[in-house]
Amino acid sequence: APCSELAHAKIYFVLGGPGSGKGTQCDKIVAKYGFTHLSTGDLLRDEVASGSERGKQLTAIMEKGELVSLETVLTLLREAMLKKAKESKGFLIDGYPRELDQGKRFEADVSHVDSVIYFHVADETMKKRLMKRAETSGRVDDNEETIVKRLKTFHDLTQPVVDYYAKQNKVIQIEAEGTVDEIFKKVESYLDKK
Ligand code: B4P
Repeated sequence: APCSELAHAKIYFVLGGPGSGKGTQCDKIVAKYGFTHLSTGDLLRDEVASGSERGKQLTAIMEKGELVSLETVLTLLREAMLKKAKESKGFLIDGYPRELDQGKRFEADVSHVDSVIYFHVADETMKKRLMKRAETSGRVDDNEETIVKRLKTFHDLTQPVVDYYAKQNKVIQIEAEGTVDEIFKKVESYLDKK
């Protein structure tokens, strides 16, 4: 059943392809509006950095550009949300749900979702941004071969999630070509109305 501690929280999912700029925009949203930002990619990389046995298996999956198992991600996310439940003004859940089942399980076992902020960007742009980040990030998944696979995973599995929530009128689609500040202006014009 959903967690009663989260029943009154504002909850936003933040979606977009790899390199759509969702992590970047979340940082700016937090700076202005003070939400709690939880990136499932960051939670997974923290788990890897901890050196645990589970972490080693995660690296192998992320290197292939595939999705980590639903149970693993959901458990990490639920724990992180419950830790912040008392103090949070609202949650930005970045990079989740990556497949339809993740969304359904979240709503059944964690909490409701108010809206989905979706950053829409052309594949070419995403690829360019990630290749640029690859020069300095040291991330196991920032290389051309994995980037192509991550884009495919996004189109095959995550795009249907966006369509699912769009049918419920919960999606705010932000056209996310252009500079970080141009994109953030669009985000602000939506969040200021809320
Ligand atoms: P993530 O960590 O979510 O990685 P990402 O999709 O690349 O997004 P990120 O937030 O890092 O990048 P952003 O677009 O902001 O996932 C990594 C992996 O973890 C997945 O492949 C999967 O294996 C696993 N995983 C994560 N969540 C999961 C889940 N729920 N279920 C299962 N598995 C999961 O930015 C990219 C770059 O673009 C940055 O360098 C930024 O500086 C740059 N940039 C941003 N905006 C820009 C702009 N306007 N112009 C130019 N550059 C810009």
